[in-house]
Amino acid sequence: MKVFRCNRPELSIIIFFIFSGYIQSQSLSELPQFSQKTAFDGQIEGFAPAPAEPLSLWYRRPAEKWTEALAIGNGRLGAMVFGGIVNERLQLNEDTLWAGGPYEPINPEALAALPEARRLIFEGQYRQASRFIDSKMMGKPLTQMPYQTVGDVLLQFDSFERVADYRRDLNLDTAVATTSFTADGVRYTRQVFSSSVDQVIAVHLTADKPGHISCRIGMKSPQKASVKCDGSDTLVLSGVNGGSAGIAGALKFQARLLAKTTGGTLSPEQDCLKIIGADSAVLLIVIATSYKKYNDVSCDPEFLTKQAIEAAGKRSVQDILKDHIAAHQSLFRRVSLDLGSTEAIKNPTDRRIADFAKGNDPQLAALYFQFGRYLLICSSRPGTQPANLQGIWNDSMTPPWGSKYTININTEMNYWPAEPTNLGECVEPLIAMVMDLSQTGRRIAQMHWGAGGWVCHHNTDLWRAAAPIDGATWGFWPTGGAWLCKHLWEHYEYNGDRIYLEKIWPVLKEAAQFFLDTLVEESTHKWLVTCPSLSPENGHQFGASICAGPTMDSQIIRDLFDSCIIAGGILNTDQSFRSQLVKVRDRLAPNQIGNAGQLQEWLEDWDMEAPDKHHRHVSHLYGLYPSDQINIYDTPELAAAARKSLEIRGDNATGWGIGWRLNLWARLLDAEHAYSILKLLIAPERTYPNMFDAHPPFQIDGNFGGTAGIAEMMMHSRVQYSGESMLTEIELLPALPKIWPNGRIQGLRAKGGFELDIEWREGRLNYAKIRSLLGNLCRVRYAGRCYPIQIQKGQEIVWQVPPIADGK
Ligand code: FUC
Repeated sequence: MKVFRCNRPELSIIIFFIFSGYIQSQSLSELPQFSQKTAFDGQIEGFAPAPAEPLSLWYRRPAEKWTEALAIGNGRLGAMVFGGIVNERLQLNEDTLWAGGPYEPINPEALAALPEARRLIFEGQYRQASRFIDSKMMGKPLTQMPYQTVGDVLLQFDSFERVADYRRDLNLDTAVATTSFTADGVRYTRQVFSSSVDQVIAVHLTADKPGHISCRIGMKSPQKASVKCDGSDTLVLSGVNGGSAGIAGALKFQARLLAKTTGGTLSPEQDCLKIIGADSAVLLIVIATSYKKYNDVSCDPEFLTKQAIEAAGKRSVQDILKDHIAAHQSLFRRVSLDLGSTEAIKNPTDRRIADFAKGNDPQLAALYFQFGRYLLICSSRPGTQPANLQGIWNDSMTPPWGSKYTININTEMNYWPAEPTNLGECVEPLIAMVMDLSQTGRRIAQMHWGAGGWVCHHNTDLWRAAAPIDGATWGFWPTGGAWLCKHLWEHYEYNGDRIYLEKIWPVLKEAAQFFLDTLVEESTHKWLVTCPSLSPENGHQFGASICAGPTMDSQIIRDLFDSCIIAGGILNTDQSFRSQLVKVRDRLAPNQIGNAGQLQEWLEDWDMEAPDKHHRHVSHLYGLYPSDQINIYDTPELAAAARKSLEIRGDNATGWGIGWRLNLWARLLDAEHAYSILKLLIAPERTYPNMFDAHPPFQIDGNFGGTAGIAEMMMHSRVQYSGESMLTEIELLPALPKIWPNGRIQGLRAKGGFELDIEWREGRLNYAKIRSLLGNLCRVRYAGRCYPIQIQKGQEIVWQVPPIADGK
């Protein structure tokens, strides 16, 4: 039996004193035996080969930085796994641990100020309007609550003399992170995964010789929290969240770790657990907070964690793992993508990211595509919170932009890949959030705008705050909630579930009602426009972003009204409301083409005078993507203008800015340009070694934008309505670049309820298998031409380009 030894025996007395008086609000540096340092100081010998599963991220050294660690998650419980050899770190998250408590960010002065703000804007006094809005009309507080870390589980193992054949990997197909190496003649394997079935994070420590698992297990947190042992095998971190921006913390939380060993001994030691000489060990970690709903914090985290650990503790780790893999694969395996592979596949992932733009590594593009799907499954499942700016992975108390929901692009982008890549269930948390916002946003509509319906501005948080925040320049934009409604409607377009449509109808209707009540007439054309608003977050030449009727607003409202007109028709309800929507829709400001041939971003032709012509946001191109209002076939002039705007903006941007451009170029059917954008995204400047997107800093939207963009290169679907009947047009291989001459994608979903497998050879479609789930009408478009097809509900057809039409 191996005896546990402290790495630095000379410190053990000091450690004892620190431990006995240890309160968790102390920083890690006061706990030398639980170092966060995961680097291995010695030489790692040998070269571990690539994992057998090609859908893996893998490395030959432990992570040192957080953006090198590997992300696991079950939608709610997340961990970043560092793969340390002597000191291992699991940084933990639970998706409801945010700062603050229930609050209503109402500014009672705002409504009275609305007429004056409009007067200033319509008189062209934009700078003054912006200052006036800042002083009178913003929500209180001016910022929302941040998402925060739970803390860390830290493991300290024996020190080793010689370490060889080290590898850490994340298998996307099983959603298991594995660290393995040989040390002093023993092969160690550590598996970590987050199970949605058992609601636990499980750590399985094994060695190929008995009696070699010895470690100390501790927990720490930057929250107001304390750690104590509960019995001989359990460690409990209990805490409360903090306040932010004057909103008091109202959440309790608890993280509970149960250790189970085979052989050896397990004992509590001060505020940690100690394993000596075990054959193997399992750690089960559960976390809960008192959050129940945005206005209810009455859950009992102690009860919840005890219950979950008791249930999971009775099961073998093999059973927990088996169920976890089955649950993950039931979603993940719905789509496969084969773009071929090259020698590059043999290299570790960080090296491949560095090389992607210079070489030919098609399998890395497929891996990036599948990583986005993996991240969505791991950060957004039915019953969890929606994926925030960092999904669920955040090691900070004050993360960038609060790691919240920025809904002027970022949250929507998170969900772009969901429906086409066959992860419709993952949208449920977003739908639930929008239902909440329709409640909280009703008060903001009333108190800030004197309107019916509901509104949400450019951000929201766990507490579903809906008021304008941050400052007029960024936050005074009333169309965020309306954009989110597009996802609610599209969920119906993909699934055709009438009961679901009935459930969301009031949310759509009231989102539209807000605009019926607040649109105002501009004097030149008598169009109906939003005011005040802005084109996110771009300034125009008059020293402000505040304006009336930015193009994006009209596009979003047009989509919202159209979806209400169709949905109301399907449900045969609210006839007069729908007639009103038709009239108002026809008076919305149209898309306009400016002097430079560009699609105008604003009501006036200001684009070429704007101070930042290369702005990361491309808001007015919403009409091209994600919307279908502009497309090459029906509106070629507008499509050409959108192309011009895109050229003026340029290719380079933040991670998500590049992700959006990728989708836009695919929509313009420019395969080579789309691929050149993908090269900007999969590069060290925009993709960290762990494949997280770099805004920079880390922001997950670029990952999702990238996945959606690759899907968009393979297939596009749009729907035309005639009364209530839908006709889906499926465009096959709209933007296939030359670098991927042969390949296959299986399991994509199209609007109208179709599932598709597409195979191509030498750059040409070989066949498409089309399955109809709902029995809607369908036609195929390939290489610009349209082909009607006959397909019944439940039927699968194999479609190939007809020889005559193909010109043969
Ligand atoms: C918007 C963007 C920023 C960033 C932030 C979270 O404000 O303009 O680039 O992505 O959201």
